[in-house]
Amino acid sequence: MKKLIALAVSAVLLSACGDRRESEAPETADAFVERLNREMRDLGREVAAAGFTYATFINPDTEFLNARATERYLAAFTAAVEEAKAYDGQTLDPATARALHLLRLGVSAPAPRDPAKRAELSAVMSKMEGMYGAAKYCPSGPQTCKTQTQLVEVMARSRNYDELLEAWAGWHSTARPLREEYVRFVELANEGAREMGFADLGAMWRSGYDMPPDEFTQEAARLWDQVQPLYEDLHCYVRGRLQQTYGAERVPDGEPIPAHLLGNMWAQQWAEIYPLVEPYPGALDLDITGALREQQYDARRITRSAEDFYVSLGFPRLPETFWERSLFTEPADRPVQCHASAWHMDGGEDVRIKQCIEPNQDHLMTVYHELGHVYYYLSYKDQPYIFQSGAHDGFHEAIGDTVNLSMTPAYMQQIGLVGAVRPGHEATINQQMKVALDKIAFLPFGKLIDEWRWKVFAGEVTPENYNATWWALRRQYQGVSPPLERSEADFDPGAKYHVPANTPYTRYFLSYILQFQFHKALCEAAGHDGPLHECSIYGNQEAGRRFREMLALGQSQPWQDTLEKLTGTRNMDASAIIEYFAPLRTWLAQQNEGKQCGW
Ligand code: X8Z
Ligand code: ZN
Repeated sequence: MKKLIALAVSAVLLSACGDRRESEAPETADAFVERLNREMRDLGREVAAAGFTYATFINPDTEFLNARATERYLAAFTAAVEEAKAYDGQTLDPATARALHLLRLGVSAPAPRDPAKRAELSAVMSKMEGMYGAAKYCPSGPQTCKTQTQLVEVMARSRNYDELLEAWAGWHSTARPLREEYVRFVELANEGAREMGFADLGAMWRSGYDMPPDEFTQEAARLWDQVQPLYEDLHCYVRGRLQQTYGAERVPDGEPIPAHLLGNMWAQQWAEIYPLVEPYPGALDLDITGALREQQYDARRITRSAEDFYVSLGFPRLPETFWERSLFTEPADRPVQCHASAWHMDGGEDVRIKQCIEPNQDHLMTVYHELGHVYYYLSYKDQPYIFQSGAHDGFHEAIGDTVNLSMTPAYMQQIGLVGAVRPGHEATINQQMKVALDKIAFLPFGKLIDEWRWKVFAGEVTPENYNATWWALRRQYQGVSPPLERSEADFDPGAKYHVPANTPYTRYFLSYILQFQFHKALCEAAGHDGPLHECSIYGNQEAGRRFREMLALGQSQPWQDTLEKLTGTRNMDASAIIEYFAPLRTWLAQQNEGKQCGW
């Protein structure tokens, strides 16, 4: 995950400039950027060290230290942006101009100039992260507490309507206290964004895509229009199958699906209910979770197998420090932030992951996802610090997922996680269904999270309507409904990690489109001929070379140039995901014939 540290700016810079004597020549833009790159890397280390320590040891002291590091960082950031204004209107070297442009976009929440407000913003952000990470649902006293890990497990495995309801309601109740913190956070971060010249924080986020923010809004809407029909087909079929399990009174035709029946706390990825919707029972046995357990895979061995994949593409082995300093499993003795993330600690080789890895298929895929971030970090480590980022944030999210698309049944067989695979139409449809439950089901969720935040930051949605608007969007995009009555005492957006952690989310929506474009381009480079869903780039040197070339560029040029270099097109486009799922699409159309689809 791209943390605040992405573009750290040195506090040293402030005093250095203050001390400059009048007789000295003003610093050139090139020299300013060079100094920024050096000094920001230094301050970035501090923010990363405080952040990683906090995330892996949540307590009041680490919360405080993390807030302090954030505060220092935000102060330096604001000062650097101010200083950079001296170069407005000058003709600059293109790389310098790009660095100065990116500088302004370098945090996910800028602070107001007022130091008291900056301290308050840093404290509230740190507090929300810890509240989310340490949250527990305790139905009747401290002996009965359940962690998110436990509740998520219930959502994935249980098929009992009431048990699912309790786990869902329990977790969502833990977000209530976050509401007032979030209200204050929005006020302060918006103030910071406005002082920097953005309309609001949402407009600042939308400015990070090498195009005007309004154009980006249109782009995202265009992509959603392209994939919406795919989602509606899947939704219709899945609702029909859920009816068979839970009854038509609970899952009626023409209505949204109750949000707790899809195998996932947020109804964002549905692969866990595969057994309920399997098209051809028995046609393809892909019990990866069973194989991991049987073969006694532990967290490190899972991570090794992910590393092996990247190494097969020509990436280097991970540094020893990765293995020494990462957090791979949930400790029993303290709360940690279990939401998986990847960390670039020093702009160099100190890379880590933090994940509470369990031996199951979902976690296996997530480890490969996180290593995508890690190999991006390592690939662009020789870029100037300001360019050490994804071409855009959707690229960063798409690397590991592109690798996930190559984890075909044939690959799983190669690494011994499934037995013989009997190919055929039925096996293909089963496999496509499994992938679609993650990749297609996710699309509307990926789109709506920031739709909600954009409205909140713009002031279109005020605290009196936070929860109602959240559910209106979830109904509109995902076709899901809350399984219990909700009110404005609830704060359901806060039950999703990225809201209290203030991580922008449109990146994932973009990634879920882009990763199919990357997959197609790399498969072509690998000389694959045959359907896209059968391709795996595992072990292919040419695909690896093209992949590594893209990653090494970081954010040094507009993403359109980087995309063109790999795929030959300058646009994000859903044709590759549509092509990938062509067989399933035809099959779904047959299944849905005569049904009342939609909601
Ligand atoms: O947050 C993540 C990654 C870390 S960057 C595990 N993802 C989103 C989520 O879990 O909500 C990956 C898929 C979407
Ligand atoms: Zn990620």
